[in-house]
This record gives sequence, structure tokens and C-alpha cells, in this order.
Amino acid sequence: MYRYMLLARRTDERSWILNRQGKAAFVISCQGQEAAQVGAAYNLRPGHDYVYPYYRDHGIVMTLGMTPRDELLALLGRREDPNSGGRQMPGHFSSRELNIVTASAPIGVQYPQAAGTALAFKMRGEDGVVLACGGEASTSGGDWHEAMNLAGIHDLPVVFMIENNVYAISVPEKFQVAGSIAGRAEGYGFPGVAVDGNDVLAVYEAAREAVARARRGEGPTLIEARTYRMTAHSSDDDDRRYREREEIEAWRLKDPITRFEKYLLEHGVLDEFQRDELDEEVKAEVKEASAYAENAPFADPDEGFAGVYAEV
Ligand SMILES: Cc1ncc(C[n+]2csc(CCOP(=O)(O)OP(=O)(O)O)c2C)c(N)n1
Ligand SMILES: [Mg+2]
Repeated sequence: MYRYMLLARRTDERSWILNRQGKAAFVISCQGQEAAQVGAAYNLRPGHDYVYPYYRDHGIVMTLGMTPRDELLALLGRREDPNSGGRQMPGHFSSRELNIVTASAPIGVQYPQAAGTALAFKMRGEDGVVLACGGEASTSGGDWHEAMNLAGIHDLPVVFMIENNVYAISVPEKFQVAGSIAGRAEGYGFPGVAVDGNDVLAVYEAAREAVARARRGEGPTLIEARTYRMTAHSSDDDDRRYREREEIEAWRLKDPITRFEKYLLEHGVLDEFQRDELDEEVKAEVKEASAYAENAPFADPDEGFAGVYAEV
């Protein structure tokens, strides 16, 4: 889990460098949310369960099997990008092999699709589980409520995980969320749990229970992982205009990666030598991926129509 968190963070940091060098047009970051993402995805069976991640879920897709190379090929819009052949925005994940269903840009549309996939699992008598994720603002739209209701009526094998990172671009949680997100599950007739989203083991535990419950055919669970977006919304906004530096610094002290690293060191699971070795290994993998993606060919402009029209 620690390795996947680190891999997601270093790939993300590399993405910002590529953006500031003028090579990557747009970055949307997972920094700060790695514990929620890796802790949840670690419970899934890649290629068996279905996943509807949202644009920040680099930690989820990397836990399922995407590599820094896949990520950076997508970021730079190259033909070899396994998500879309360089045709989608970065963060719009897709993999037939890993059962990651292609993402649409409107917030929240993944939830009814996820409930539908869970209904298909149930109708076929299969034991697959669906994980669907989004930010706290995605719970303000109708799609989320419709999906929650459908999942509740039919006891569908779906886990909704809301990564509550306090902001929706510039809009703070207090102007976005009425009451409690986790508490809303009660109205749809299934459990809702709030967890510390910066504690990877807490999220792992909550998701383990939710996934097991879904696999047993007992129905959905809502997990609200409380976390914080450490970067601006994307590479295109200036967060100094809507939040205080002190607030970010306070959350940086709760960085999920340093926190888990400390835990592993204290419990003797990892020693400093192993930690440094792992760090070097991850950095080398990301560096190689970056060079590879930069040198990879772009898609042909004609390929932009593939899968869109039957005939160009
Ligand atoms: C229906 C819709 N409205 C607005 C947008 C523009 N938009 C993109 S991301 C975003 C913020 C979403 O915030 P949240 O769900 O909290 O996720 P976060 O980005 O904080 O992780 C908005 C408003 C959109 N993509 N779709
Ligand atoms: Mg948010």
C-alpha cells in the first residue's frame, strides 16, 4: 500500500513538472488523497470487480495495475495511452482489462452507471463488486441520489466512496454540503460510514467491510473519506484566491504518506534503508516513464474519430 501511495504521489509531482515545462497541458492532482484511494482499491479484484473512478483517482488506478508509464502517456496525449489513445483529458481513466469504465467529464454521471453495473452482477448471479468514487460536490447532483436510491432498493453490490477534500474548485464544503454525507445513506436504507481519509489503514478497513458485505449479496455501503486536496483544483487555477496558506500547511502535517511511513517505521515493518531503497526505485520508475512518454508518438489526427462515428 505504501508503495502504491508513493508511486501515485511521485507520478503526480512529475506531472506538475511536465506542466510547468510546457509539455503537459493540464494536470489534475491526487496529492493528499492517496490513502483514501489506495486503501479502498486494495480490497478489489482487478479485472473481476468494476471500478468507476473520478479524475483524481490516480491512486486507485495504480493500485489496480496502471503504471506511471500509462499515466504519463495519457497526460501527454500519446497514441500508446491505454485509456483512450491520447484522445481523452488526463484523469479520464479507462481500461477494459482492469474493468475501469471510461469516464465522462460531467460530475456524477458515473454513479447511475455504477449502480447499473452492480444490478447486472446481481441479475447474473455473479459475485463482482462495483466501486464508484467522486468528490463531495458530486453528491449535490441528482445522479448521485438516484444511484443511491436504486442501489438501496435492490441491495446492489456497490460501494460508493466520497473523497471529501473540502473544496469543489473554489467552493468550500460549507457552501456545498448540507448536513453529513455519510449520514445520507440512512435515508436510502444502507450503512454510511465516515472515515479519516488520510489514514490508509482506516480506509482499508472500512472498504474491506463494505466490499465483503457487497460480495455476500447484502447490499451497498457509502464511505465518506474525509481528506484534503493539497494542490490547487488543477494546473489552471490559483488557489491563493480562495483559501489560506495556513490551512494548507495544517493539512500538510497530516500528509497521508508521511503519516503511514511513520507508522511503518515505528512498527518495524519498514526500516530506513528499505524506505530509501523503495523511494529510489519509485523515482527511477517515474523518471523512466516520463522519458518514455515524452518520446512516444502522438496519435494521428484521424484517430480522433475512432469509436465516435461508424464512418468518418
Ligand atoms: C455537471 C458538472 N458541473 C460542473 C463541472 C465543472 N467541475 C469540474 S470539477 C468540479 C468540482 C468538483 O468538486 P468535487 O466533487 O468536490 O471533487 P474535487 O475536484 O474536489 O476532487 C466542477 C464544478 C462538471 N465537470 N460537471
Ligand atoms: Mg472536493
